[in-house]
Amino acid sequence: PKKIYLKDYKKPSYDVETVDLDIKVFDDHALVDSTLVMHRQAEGDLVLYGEDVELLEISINGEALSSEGYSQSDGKLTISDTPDQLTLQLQVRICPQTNTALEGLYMAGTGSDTMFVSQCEPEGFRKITFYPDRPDVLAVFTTRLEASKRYPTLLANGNLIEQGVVADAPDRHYAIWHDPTHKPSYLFACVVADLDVLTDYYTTSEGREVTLELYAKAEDIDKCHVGMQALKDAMVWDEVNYGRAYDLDRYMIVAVSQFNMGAMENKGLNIFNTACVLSSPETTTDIRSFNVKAVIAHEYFHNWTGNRITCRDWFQLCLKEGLTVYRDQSFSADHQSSAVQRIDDVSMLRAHQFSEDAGPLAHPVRPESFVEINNFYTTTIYEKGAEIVRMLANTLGPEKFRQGTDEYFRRYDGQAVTVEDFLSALSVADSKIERFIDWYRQPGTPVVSGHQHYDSQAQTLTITLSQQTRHVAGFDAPKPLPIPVATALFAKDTGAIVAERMLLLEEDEQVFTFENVTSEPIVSLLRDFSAPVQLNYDYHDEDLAFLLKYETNGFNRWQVTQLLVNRILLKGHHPSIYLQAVADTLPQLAVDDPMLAARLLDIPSARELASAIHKDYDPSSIKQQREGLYQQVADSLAEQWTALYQQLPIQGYEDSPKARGARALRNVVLDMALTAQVEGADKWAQQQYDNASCMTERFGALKALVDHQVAGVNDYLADFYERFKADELVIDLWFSVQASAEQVSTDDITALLEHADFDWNTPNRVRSVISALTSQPTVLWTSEGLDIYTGAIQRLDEANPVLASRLLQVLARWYTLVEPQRQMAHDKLSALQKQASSKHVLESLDSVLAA
Ligand code: DPP
Ligand code: ZN
Repeated sequence: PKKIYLKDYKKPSYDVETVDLDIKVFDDHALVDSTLVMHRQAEGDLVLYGEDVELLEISINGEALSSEGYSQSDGKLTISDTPDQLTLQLQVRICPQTNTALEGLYMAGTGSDTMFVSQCEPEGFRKITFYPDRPDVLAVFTTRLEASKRYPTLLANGNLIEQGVVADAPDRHYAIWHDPTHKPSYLFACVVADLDVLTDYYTTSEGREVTLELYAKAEDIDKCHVGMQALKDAMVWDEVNYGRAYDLDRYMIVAVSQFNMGAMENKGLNIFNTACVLSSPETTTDIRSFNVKAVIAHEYFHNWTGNRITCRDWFQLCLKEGLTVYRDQSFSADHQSSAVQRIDDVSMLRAHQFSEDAGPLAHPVRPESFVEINNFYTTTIYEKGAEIVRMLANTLGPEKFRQGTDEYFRRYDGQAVTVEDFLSALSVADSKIERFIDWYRQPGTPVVSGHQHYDSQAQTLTITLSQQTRHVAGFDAPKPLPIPVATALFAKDTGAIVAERMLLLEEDEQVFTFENVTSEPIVSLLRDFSAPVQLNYDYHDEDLAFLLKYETNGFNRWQVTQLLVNRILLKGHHPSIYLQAVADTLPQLAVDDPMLAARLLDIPSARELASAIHKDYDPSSIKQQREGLYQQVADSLAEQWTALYQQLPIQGYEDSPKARGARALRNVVLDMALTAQVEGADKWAQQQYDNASCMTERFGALKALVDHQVAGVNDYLADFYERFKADELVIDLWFSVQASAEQVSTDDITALLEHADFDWNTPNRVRSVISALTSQPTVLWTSEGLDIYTGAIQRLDEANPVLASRLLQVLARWYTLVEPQRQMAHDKLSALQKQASSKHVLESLDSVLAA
């Protein structure tokens, strides 16, 4: 497979003014006719891309081309010596019914319960027809859809302009949609289905009346209200915070249960994985429901950051994703405690992105080359990309950041642009922004180290900070980056803040001086996680305990508990200071902010801990140590659990930050009590399951029953299955709670894979077992565990290479394992390499095995 390089970017030789599509869906294939009006804008041949499409007819300006008139190879159709203005007409045949890759136009569902849906980002449109399928070709689309009346729902982007019955086929009907905006083909979408719709209305700040529609199966329509409200909230939020209003008369969201991604921001017609749009208290946990709101907002925000202004090429993917993730994180922070939002975003970054950046798949936020762009929908591009935008926003401050984004929208609306363009618009507000470009170019997580010196004579405190980034093979030697370090000094005697400053570390090493400091303070650094770096400061454990007590920044209070836990687990520190600090803090925090209290008891996942181990990683020793510490926390607070649990009685369901906090803390306390074998805790779990008012309570209880193998657990699992067997998303939970159970064995996993409800064609179901397995590294990294995992990749390699390659990427740090597991993992991956055929999996394997 061929590598593509950013440095080779060339403007397309033609642009497309209008596209007229006519898609006719039949029982075992579809016909796609297209008419493209094109103009030359640069030298070169006319190039179209097509994959798995059968060309039936092609003509230019009404004249059919014979097979000598064009050449076809490597998924490209090339025509030479074409006129500067032309109308190209094509007819192709595709087969959505056998498309298991879930890219292009595919059939979802089985039997009488099927629908047709498209997924075009990044390069799926070329599986619908031959087209200049690249994001810098923007065109106006008109789409006619035709299908049997068994599929009453016919949707495409934009406005509905006509519908009716097909003249010579009375059992078929059609609809014609017109999208007035210029858009790249990756934002095209269409749906042919039988769905119900929930409708609402919104009037924008510019006075536009917008019809909002959420399409889902009839039985799911009552689970669309949360998403609808989130959509309206997001529309208001973008008007208030970025001055961006919606620009079409209709906004549609369609729920589909077979989908590789979370959701897709197609212009005016978002397509969503059911897991990211359906929500009800009885069937959806708070975590998932909150995620539904965040994803709805994320896709809505793309309308400006992604759709109105799009990417020049796929190397610029972070331009839309980093900015949009930053925007959805900010939206979410307005809907819960901002400290908890930051904790959850940083946990995610540390567990997934830091480990990606530490391994053989490390790449810059803006990569310089790729074989398969689907392999780059990574936490580096999304989450580290969002962290860079956050640093830019914080460096500028709210007013200047708004001035900068206003300029970005003003300058580039309707265009396909680059990261440099984004920075250049923001620099209107402050020129130092341009220096952040290296964050986009350089892979690896910087480590910031530091120490302090207090001079009581001069009453000065000096803080010395230095930075270091590992040199990733294949890239230039790392340069120092601009790293904003939010800092506060706390008086040791009163705990009050005596100074606050944003330090900007720009050199390899720098000394920062604070004047008029009357006694040696405790320093709190990287407040609110002001930069995506690892911090290595010479704290005493006592200083950290002090900060847990006095820090006013909720994120940093959590952060010090994580530092303490890391020192205990990875450096052998004694746990007494940590245990005492938690015991002192928990009771009051449980009252003031139960959600933060729940997070305070976090012990980093085995996977996150593993990302800090670069050699001789022994999964069972990490598991033992984690469990040992968890047990110590549970035992040392054993007296508190009963009171805490009783303080949090089950009440009627309410969707507020406080109620969600109480539910989260109750589930943590329940697990702690079971761990400490508190008298009666088994009963609490059973009663919580039986009396649950919502899924967060019921599932929390079920998970506790499963993880602690409480007597009767199988009856509870059976009850859960019976209650919810008609609801796919809940059955996903049923699979995953078993596959990720503390005591799970490979036999259990095999049994789940053989269950009648297991389905390799539904990515959510695959993830509910296969991805869940990665939460138990002691099982994953065994010969049987790896056989199951690599077997799944092999099985999906041809059928759904996007999913197969994502699963594979999780194994990237195999080489850090202790022997003999390291050799065994190597052998299994090498065996997989001999079997694999998709360029997605092969590209990932090449990198992973090069470690
Ligand atoms: N659907 C993915 C997202 O919204 C890709 N654009 O991030
Ligand atoms: Zn996105």
